[in-house]
Amino acid sequence: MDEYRSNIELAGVVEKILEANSVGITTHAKPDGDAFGSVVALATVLRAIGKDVTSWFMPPVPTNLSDLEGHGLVKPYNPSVQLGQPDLFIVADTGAWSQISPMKKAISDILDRTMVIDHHIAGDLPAPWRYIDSKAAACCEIIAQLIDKLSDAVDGNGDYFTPVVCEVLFVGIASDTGWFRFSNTRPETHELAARLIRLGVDHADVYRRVEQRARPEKLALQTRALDSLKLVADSRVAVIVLTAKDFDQTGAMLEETERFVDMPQSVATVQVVVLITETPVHHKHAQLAETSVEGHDSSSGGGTIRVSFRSKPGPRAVNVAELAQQFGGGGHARAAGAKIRRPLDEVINNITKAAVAAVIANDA
Ligand SMILES: [Mn+2]
Repeated sequence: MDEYRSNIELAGVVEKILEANSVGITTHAKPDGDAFGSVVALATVLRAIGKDVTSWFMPPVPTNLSDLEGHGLVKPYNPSVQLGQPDLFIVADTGAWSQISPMKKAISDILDRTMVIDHHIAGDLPAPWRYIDSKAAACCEIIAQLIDKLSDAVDGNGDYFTPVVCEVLFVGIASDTGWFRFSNTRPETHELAARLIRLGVDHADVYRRVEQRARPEKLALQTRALDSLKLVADSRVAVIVLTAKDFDQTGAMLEETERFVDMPQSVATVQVVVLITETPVHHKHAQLAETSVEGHDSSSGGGTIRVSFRSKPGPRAVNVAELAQQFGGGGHARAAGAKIRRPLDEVINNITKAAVAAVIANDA
């Protein structure tokens, strides 16, 4: 495909939105905080400026997000739903078919009026309009800019940063930056956070409601993850393995492995972390479609091994997107993933070798 970049300015996005009477909005399947915030904020504001808005989430929506105010505004999507004939259809926080596969057929039918608003570095959705800002830490950063521009274009004094809009935008930028720790965090991210806090977002309370909700089963699985940890290549590569048995015996769920891959990064020498997860048998159903901060499709059925890669920033940072590509995956330079249908032992062996080779290659 051609390069994944903007073919329209933000002013053009505003223009297209103002021209439309009816607007459909969605994001990648299994929305994360940024996807959630982008859709809820945009849908709320477009409604406030008088558009006929229908928005959809491709389930599952994690409960820490679905409990937030604003979720009720967005409909759950299933393949029997008709998207209708909106004047404009916006796909936010992804531009990849693989991330919207449950809706692929429906979007194909209205592709001629589809617009992508995204901050990822790759995508293949051939929408006629694309606004891509890969420097934005979160799609919610772009949405906030868009709201300002819309506000200027409409009347300049509409109060579109309502409490709900502020909260979901904050959740979006906080979750895509690991609460402002990841290397994608930029001054603009903090400036937006400051603005949202001034407008009333209670960041500590949001953190508690969004992040501090673990079940004891998760801690049990975390114990096993750390137990499995191996440090190789002079402790520069960390490998964690979770088996289907680990899930069965702890009662934890696949989605409860979120952020496990970040744990070994606390070790000074660690440059690359690999989390290899054997899909638990009882989880097949909820695995219908899934995406993550890694920006790739990690949907899987039984027998699939999920691999998540992380790389620490620095002068010898490894590009884990390239590493993931060796295994048919993809993602960002610092966070990527792949799904592999091979026996677990073989996957562990091959992935470990490739990660070690990538670290060593960067020494040269
Ligand atoms: Mn995002």
